[in-house]
Amino acid sequence: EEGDDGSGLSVEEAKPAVKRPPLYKVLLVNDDYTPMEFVVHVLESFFSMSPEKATQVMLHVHTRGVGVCGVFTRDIAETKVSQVNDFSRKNHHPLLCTMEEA
Ligand code: TYC
Repeated sequence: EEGDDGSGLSVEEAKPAVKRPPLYKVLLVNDDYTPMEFVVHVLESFFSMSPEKATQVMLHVHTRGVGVCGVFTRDIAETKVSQVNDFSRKNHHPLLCTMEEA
């Protein structure tokens, strides 16, 4: 680029090839059957929340219908969704975990 001698002191700088990846919200959906203590356990074990934070998020989902568990890159979000839904089904609960672009 004109005016850039590699010293880093030019006026017109080359744009570095750095880009933030798209982020995805992982969501829990309310239902009438999954026990509250099971939802709290999911939030503690899959999303590393304290018991107090997990209870707060569970109650938000219970009263508002949906809530955010965390924000992740696409691969991590997809893995969280699969792990939570597999764990819920294995324990015979209908709890639904989904994701959407943040
Ligand atoms: N509504 C459930 C109950 O009353 C609790 C619950 C909370 C279920 C959050 C799902 O994502 C959920 N037992």
